[in-house]
Amino acid sequence: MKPAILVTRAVFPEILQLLSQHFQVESNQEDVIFSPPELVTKLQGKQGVFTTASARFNAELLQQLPDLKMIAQMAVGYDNIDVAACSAHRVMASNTPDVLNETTADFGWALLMATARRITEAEHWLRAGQWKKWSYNGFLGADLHGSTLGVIGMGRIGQAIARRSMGFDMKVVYHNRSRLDPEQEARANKARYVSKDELLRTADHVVLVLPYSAASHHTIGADELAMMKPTATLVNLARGGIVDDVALIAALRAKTIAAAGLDVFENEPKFHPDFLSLENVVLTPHIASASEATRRAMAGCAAANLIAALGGERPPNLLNPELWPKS
Ligand code: 8YV
Repeated sequence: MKPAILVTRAVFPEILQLLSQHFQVESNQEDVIFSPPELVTKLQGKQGVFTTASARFNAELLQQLPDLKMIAQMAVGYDNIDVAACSAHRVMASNTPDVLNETTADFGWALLMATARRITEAEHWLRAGQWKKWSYNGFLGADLHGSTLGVIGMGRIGQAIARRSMGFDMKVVYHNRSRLDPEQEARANKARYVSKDELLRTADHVVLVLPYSAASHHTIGADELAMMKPTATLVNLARGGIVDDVALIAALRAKTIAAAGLDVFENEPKFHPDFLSLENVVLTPHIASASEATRRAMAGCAAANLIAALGGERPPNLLNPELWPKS
């Protein structure tokens, strides 16, 4: 008999088709968001789950799921999964690294440029019928070319963002848990490793691409925002919670930094309503990886991990390698 799995959210129909060749699939094309108790009920008797970052897998949930063997997540970030608890319950977990690096880096630049050059603010003004005449100081923004880019979190996506800055003749400074090797630094537009404080003080544009964890919670709060230049922009592509949104709203309102571009928020899809009253912030609904090709690649990657794991093979993107080989 085929193993039973749950697909927690709506997904490309061809992925469901592929999964159906290997598993008895309970899908959710209506895209209902399951509460934790609903998820526990749905996962009874299921050996696998294909999930997105919107479901939380913690110890409390896992101990109610004796049949579960594999959590295949369709995202690179996996702060919604307690990997240590998974290992304790002998549940494998996987994510979808690499397939989204370039698409996410492209979007980082789109958000950075829209923020620095005030594109959405200007468009709202135009759409509101306010464009009556040209003015010398209309929507003056900050230059990208020749400026200093600061990347916090210099993983694969951070490096892809830094590489793109070569075309803008920018300098790159970065901060990361560990320093890259010299070859990686050279490829990332000769990125220079600096302390977080130096980065915040010297960068004209700060981009956040670090994973969320208890240690990275509020990496950017009131103190960090106060170190930034008043002309600087801040872009968060990583996860809500890395920035203290209340502190950011205060800084944007007081113009102690010039502008922010945010693709992620604390408590998303709810977000702090005060962002809506600010003109110097560009807001997007967590779409950095949302190109047609990349979302398909992410779904394919998550499916491949699930098929491998429940077929007795090592999943290519196993997050808890201590569970392999199986005892
Ligand atoms: C996903 C992301 O779209 O991969 C990630 O970590 O943040 C996005 O690419 C989102 O998390 C869906 O699961």
